[in-house]
Amino acid sequence: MASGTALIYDEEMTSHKLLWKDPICDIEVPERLSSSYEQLKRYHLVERCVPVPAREGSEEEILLVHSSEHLEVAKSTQTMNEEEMKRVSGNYDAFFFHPSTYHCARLAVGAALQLVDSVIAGKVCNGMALVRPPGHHSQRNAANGFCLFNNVAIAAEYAKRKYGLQRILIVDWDVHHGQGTQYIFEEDPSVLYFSWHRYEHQEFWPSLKKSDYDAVGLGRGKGSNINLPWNKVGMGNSDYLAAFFHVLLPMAFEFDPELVLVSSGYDSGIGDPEGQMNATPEVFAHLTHFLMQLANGKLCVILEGGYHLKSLSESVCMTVKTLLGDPIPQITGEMAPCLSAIESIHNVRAAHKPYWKWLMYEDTSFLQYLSTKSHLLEKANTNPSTEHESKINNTDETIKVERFLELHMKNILFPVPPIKTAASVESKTSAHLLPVHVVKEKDMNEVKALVSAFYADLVKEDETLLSLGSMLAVLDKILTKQVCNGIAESPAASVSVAVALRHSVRFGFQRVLCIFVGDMEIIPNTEDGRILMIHVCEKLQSVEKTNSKHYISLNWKEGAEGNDFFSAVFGFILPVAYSYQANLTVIAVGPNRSLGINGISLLFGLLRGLAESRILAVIENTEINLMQSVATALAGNSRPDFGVCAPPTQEKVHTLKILREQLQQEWKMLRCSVKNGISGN
Ligand code: Q9C
Ligand code: ZN
Repeated sequence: MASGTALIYDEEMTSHKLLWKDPICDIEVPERLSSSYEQLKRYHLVERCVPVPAREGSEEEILLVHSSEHLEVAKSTQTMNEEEMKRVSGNYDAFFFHPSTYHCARLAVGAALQLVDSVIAGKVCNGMALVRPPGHHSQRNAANGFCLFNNVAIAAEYAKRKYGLQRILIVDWDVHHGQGTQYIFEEDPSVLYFSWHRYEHQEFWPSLKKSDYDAVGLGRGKGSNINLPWNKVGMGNSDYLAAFFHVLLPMAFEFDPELVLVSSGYDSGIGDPEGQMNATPEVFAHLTHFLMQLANGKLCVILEGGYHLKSLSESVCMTVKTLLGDPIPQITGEMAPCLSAIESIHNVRAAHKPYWKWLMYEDTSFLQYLSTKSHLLEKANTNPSTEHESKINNTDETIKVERFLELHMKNILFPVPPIKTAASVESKTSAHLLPVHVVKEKDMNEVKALVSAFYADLVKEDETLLSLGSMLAVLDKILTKQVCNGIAESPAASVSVAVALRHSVRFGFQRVLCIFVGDMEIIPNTEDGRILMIHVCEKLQSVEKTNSKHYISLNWKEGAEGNDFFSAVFGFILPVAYSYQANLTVIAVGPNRSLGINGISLLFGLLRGLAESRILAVIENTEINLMQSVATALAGNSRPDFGVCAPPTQEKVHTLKILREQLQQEWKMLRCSVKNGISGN
């Protein structure tokens, strides 16, 4: 299993610059690259990455995607004078040539290919390439939107040819539609292209009908082009997360890519003059973390746009930090997608229903826009934490966001315990897999005193007491931030969990999320809202059901044909979990678990995105194999195997639908359709 993160940066690519006045192109400046790299150095991230040199992409490589005419025009600009360059630039929509442009664009292509080579050869697990000029608007025969050669498209084609890859996912989170990439792959079912973009009902550049949700691909490629248009500005963290949960991630898991490429534009971040969106840098940590769960972690992130230098560089740092496996910062602000975002999400699901098995039983029909059509420059939900107010002028806005981010990043860059796992288990199970701090059992009397306060009658047996002692020792290490996560083995998971939850709340944690898989002897009291329990079990428990809205029972038995649990994780568990904003996650596995090891590993992998990656695992002591794969998942330096994904049955889709309808008023990230319970938004 490969480990390590590649970083590609070459100062040469800062030599491409605008030589004349052009108000459209003047935001694509060399400082975009240099200031991002400086910020990476300041956070000591550069020294933690594997440096990989850029190289020039060859003519043959450029011709994988582009016409020879296009290549020749680009080549010919190297020796032109300013007058001639200006004239050639004018042939394209939003592009400028500099004598070094051709060289830089070849370096940008080569950087993307070097990254693909490093990841596929297993030199590193993932990586990022900081490149200019960007690529995703560039088409077979044309430069466009600051892009000369389509770096990411060439990288995908190269990976197909050189390594015989059959399924590549391209995620384009730049705020513009990568129409160039769409055109190149729209008939190709082996490349799944996802793009969200500012659209405003076709008012926003490049103003194409083909950027709308109903452009799903052509011919054999039908279903492999996913467009999610944003029809309002001001989209924020929760809109982006909702798009991942309800559109991209389930498709990506069904597609099962062998490699993931990101067209990584940060003009979708707060403060960007082009995007005018509201998402804060830490959302990119979450997006990156989700994509790291695919393709065995083989993830290549390649820079596209991003024009607010501070927002851009902080977002780049969040991405690289996450690639390195650091804990994920918590998302701040209200967790609810806005009506306009939900409409777009709903519509793209409807458009793709014929092509995706997981959508087969979802009931979707196209929506007429409920959110007002007089939308221009009207804001979507405004994230209160971002203090984002209406524009006064560009400079004021830019400086304001700079100040906001200066403070904001200090608040979220918590002192990080590097990922360390405390364990109450002996070396025979998992200690050899990860740096384990074997914890001494707590003094028995101390434990007894602690436990007698709440569950005295349940813990008479010595074995249980002993295991509670070591569980609490592990938990204390997490609560006091000495380690990031921990594993406790227990002869009675539900007792351990009940004690762990109470203890965490008494320690001062405001919101603790617990996912309990299997039979639960005792259901902890969740009435004060400080604990949210999601109980995954085969059938409804015989235990008297609480009517607390913080106890949710999810009946789910993993299918025999493969891992169908992903649809429940994206369609239900993650949305609820992100809505709740827990500061600690407890994942427990009791007797008669209805999920296989793959499903449980998926849960661990994905829930690392929450609660600053603080997770306590409580596992029945008979589960040696499970313990090992959980230990691997928690270590964060290698990806657990989730097995083959299978689509959910009609019955299961129905189960999720009922739960969503019941709960989306309370847990707003569940909303992906405008039909139900939306009026109060
Ligand atoms: N009226 C990237 O972010 N704007 N390119 C043109 C014409 C061009 C953005 C406006 C924006 C290009 C890679
Ligand atoms: Zn862009």
